[in-house]
Amino acid sequence: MTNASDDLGAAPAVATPPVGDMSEFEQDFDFSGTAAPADDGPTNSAPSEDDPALAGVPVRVTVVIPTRNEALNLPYVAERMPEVDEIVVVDGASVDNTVEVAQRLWPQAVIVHQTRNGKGNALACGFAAATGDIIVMIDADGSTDPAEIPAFVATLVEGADLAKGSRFSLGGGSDDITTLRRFGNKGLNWLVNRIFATQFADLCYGYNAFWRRHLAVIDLPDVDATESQWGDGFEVETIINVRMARADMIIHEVGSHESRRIHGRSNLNAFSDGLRVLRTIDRERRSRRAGQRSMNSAPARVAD
Ligand SMILES: Nc1nc2c(ncn2[C@@H]2O[C@H](COP(=O)(O)OP(=O)(O)OP(=O)(O)O)[C@@H](O)[C@H]2O)c(=O)[nH]1
Ligand SMILES: [Mg+2]
Repeated sequence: MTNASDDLGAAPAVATPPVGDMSEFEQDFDFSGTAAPADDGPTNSAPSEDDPALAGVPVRVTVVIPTRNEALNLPYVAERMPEVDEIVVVDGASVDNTVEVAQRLWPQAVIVHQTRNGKGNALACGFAAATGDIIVMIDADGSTDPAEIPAFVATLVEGADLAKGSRFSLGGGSDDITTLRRFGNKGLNWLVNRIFATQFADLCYGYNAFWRRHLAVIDLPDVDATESQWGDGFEVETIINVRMARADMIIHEVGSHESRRIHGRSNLNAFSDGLRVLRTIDRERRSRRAGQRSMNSAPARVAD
């Protein structure tokens, strides 16, 4: 588990105007005829070009970057970042000058100080601050390549609800994964695919993108809660993947290459965080069962 400072406070986000525009993406993907989804709660359909309320609304992309002592790595991330509408940096009490470096690299970025500890809480805080139609979550350690963002966005625009990065799909790879983690990931992957009838190739990878309107389905813990919550840690990716699958969302895996962290130390512990993922799978399985039971026992409605 990560160990951000105990007293992060609930510092408000420093809101700044959006970063750049989407002209580059519009050219790459011809967004001109693509309607953005309305922010009207969960749905499992791709945005419809026929919806007159949405016609002509450009798709805005927010990149959410959790950071914990990543000052030395952020310049690499910025160098490879395509033009996007908004960057949200969520800091976890970094003791280096991560926040200053982020502000220098992206003067218009939204800087958020997370409310509790852990990467999951950081992402929840970043998602709450995001305003784009599409949210891309990416790491700050140089292991995930921002130049791949257009492939994730294109996958969503073409109809997916969740574009899931995968090191083990076509075009993917890893310079970073250890034998232990590879086997752990494989086992957890197998379990999830068996329980939830999914076909994930890479369950535990931090590079993903989804439509912001699906945040209600993902339902991460309340950012204002004061006690630590299940979902605050590295289990967050498993929660996102399993909840999207349970809601019958369209999930496409996008081949992604994971490099080695450039500077600094990993915050992840293969054993304790692996165990948290295992417990997460069990919790999601139980809550699915409870949901099915309550549906079965609901009294039948009789028409008047
Ligand atoms: N804000 C915040 N960011 C975090 C926290 N823990 C990790 N991060 C960030 O989340 C991203 C992934 O964390 P890493 O420590 O690289 O973990 P990992 O990529 O799963 O593991 P490695 O493959 O070993 O690097 C990085 O950008 C970290 O800075 C946290 O508690 N708070
Ligand atoms: Mg990393």
